[in-house]
Amino acid sequence: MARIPTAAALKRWLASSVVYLLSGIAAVAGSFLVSGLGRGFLVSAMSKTILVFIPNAVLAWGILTLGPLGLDLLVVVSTLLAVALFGAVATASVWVATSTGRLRVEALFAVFLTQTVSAFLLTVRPLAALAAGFAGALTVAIAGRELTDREAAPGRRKVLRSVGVATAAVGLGWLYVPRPPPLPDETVEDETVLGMLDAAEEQSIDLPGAEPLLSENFYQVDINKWNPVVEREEWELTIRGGTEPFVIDYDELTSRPAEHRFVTLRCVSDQLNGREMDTALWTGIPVDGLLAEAGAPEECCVLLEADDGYTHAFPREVLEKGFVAWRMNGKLLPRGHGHPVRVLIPGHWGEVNVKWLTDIEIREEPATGYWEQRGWDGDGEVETIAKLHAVETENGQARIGGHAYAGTRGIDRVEVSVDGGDTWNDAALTDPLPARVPETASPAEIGGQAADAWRQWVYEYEATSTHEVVVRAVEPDGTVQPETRQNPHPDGASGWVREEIDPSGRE
Ligand SMILES: Nc1nc2c(c(=O)[nH]1)N[C@H]1C(S)=C(S)[C@@H](COP(=O)(O)O)O[C@H]1N2
Ligand SMILES: [Mo]
Repeated sequence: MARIPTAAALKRWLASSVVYLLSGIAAVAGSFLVSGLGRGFLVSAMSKTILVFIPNAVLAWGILTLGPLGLDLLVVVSTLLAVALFGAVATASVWVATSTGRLRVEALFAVFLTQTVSAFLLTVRPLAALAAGFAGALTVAIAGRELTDREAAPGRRKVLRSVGVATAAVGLGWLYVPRPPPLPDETVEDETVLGMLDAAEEQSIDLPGAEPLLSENFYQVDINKWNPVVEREEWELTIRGGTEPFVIDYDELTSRPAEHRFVTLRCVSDQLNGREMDTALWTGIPVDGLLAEAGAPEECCVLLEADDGYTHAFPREVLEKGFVAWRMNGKLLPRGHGHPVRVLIPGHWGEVNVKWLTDIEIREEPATGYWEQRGWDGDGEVETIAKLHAVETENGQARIGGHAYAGTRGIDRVEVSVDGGDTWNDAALTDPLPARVPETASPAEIGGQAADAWRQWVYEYEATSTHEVVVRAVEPDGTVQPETRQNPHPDGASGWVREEIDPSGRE
C-alpha cells in the first residue's frame, strides 16, 4: 500500500518542482540571451526537432487548416517542451547526484553539465548551450542546499531567489531582444523602376477586397517562425558540381547588368480562392550566365540550399530560366522575402523560389528538397486559376473581380457565369504588366508583356436575386482552366471558383 505523503514531503516536492521548472525557463532564456532568435535558441531548435518527427500527414493538415497560425502553435508547443525538457534534465541530475550520496556542488555541476550537453545536442551552438546550462544551474544553486537534501525543503525565500534568477534571465533576454538591424530604406530614384511601378499602378483596377496589380501585402511562407538574418556583407553564393566551386559575393553579383521583371508567386498550399498569390517587381540577373561562368557541367539536376536550412531540388533546365533577385519593388529585398538574395523561377509553384539562397549544386542524380521530403509535390508548373476576391452589389448592380494567373502560359481571357455555369461571358481584363527590361532601358522602352505575371479581371452585371457565380481562366492556346476540384495537397489546388451571391445581403 502506498504511503500517504506527509505535508512536509508534499511541500518539499512542490518547492523543488517549482525550482526545476524555473531552471528550465532560465535555460531557455539563457540560450536566447546568447543567440537571440537564431539557431542557438532552444525554442527554435525544439521546433526543428519537432518538425523532423511530425508525420507528413499531420504537417500537411496543419498547414492547410491552420495556415501561418500553425507556426505560432509550433512555437508555443516548442517553448513548453523545451522548458519541460530542461526542467526534467535538472531534476534527474540532482536526483542521480544526490542518490549516490554526492556533494551538493556535484549536483549543481551535474545540472550545469547535463543541461549544457542537452542544449548542445539540440542546437550545435556551444555558446548558447553554455549559457543555457549556466542559467539553469544558477537557478538551482540559488535555491540553497535544501534541494539536494532528501529530508529538507527549500524555504519560500530560497524559492523566491530562484524566481529572481529565472526572471532576470527572461527579463534580460526581453530587454536585449536582439532584433535584426533594419535594412536601409533606400528611396528609388531609378527612372526605369519608377516607370514600371507607375505602369502597374496606372493599369491596376481598384477592387475592394482584392490586391492591386502590384501587391501591397505580399504573402510569406516559411519553414521557420523567425527569418534568418543574413547581411549583404557576409553573403556569398556558391555553385558546386563543376571542377571547382564558383563563389560570388553580393557586391560582385549586384554590379552586373541587372534587369527588372514583374513576377507572380503562388504557394502550392494556397487554397483554391486563397491569398497566397502575389506579384512584385524584382531586380536581378538571369541564372544561366552564372552557371556558364561557373563551368557547371551539363548534368540533369540541381539542388538549391538556403541559410534557413531550406532546400529545393529540380531539373537544371528549370533553373536555367531562373533569375536571382536582390531588389523587390525597387527596394532592397526585405528580410522576410529572402534578403539579401533569392531565386525566382518562371511559372512554377512558390516553393521553387528559394529565399536566402546560399548554394547551388549541380548533380548527376535528382535529389529531394524540404517539401518533397515532407510529402508535397510542388516543383511542377502552377495550375491555372481565376480568383474571386471582390464582390460589390448595389441597387441591382453587381461588380465582381479578382486576379487570374497561369504561370508562363499566360491568360487570354477570364469567363464569368452568373447562372452556376450554364452560360458564360468574358470579363474585362487589365493589360498585361510590362515585359522585363534591362536596368539601362529608358522609361520609353517599357512595354510588352511580362512572361510570368497575373492580370486582374472585373465583371459588371445586373443582379436582383441570389445566384451562383463561377469564374474560369482561359489560356492563349484555348485551354480552359480545368473544372475538376483538387485540394492543395500534394501538388496544388485546382477547379473553378464558385460563390453564391445574394444582392440583398452583405456581399
Ligand atoms: N529559404 C527558403 N525559401 C523559401 C521558403 C522557405 O521557407 N525558406 N518557402 C518557399 C515557399 S513554400 C514559398 S510559397 C515561397 C514564398 O515566397 P515569399 O515568402 O517571398 O512570398 O518561398 C519559398 N522559398
Ligand atoms: Mo509554398
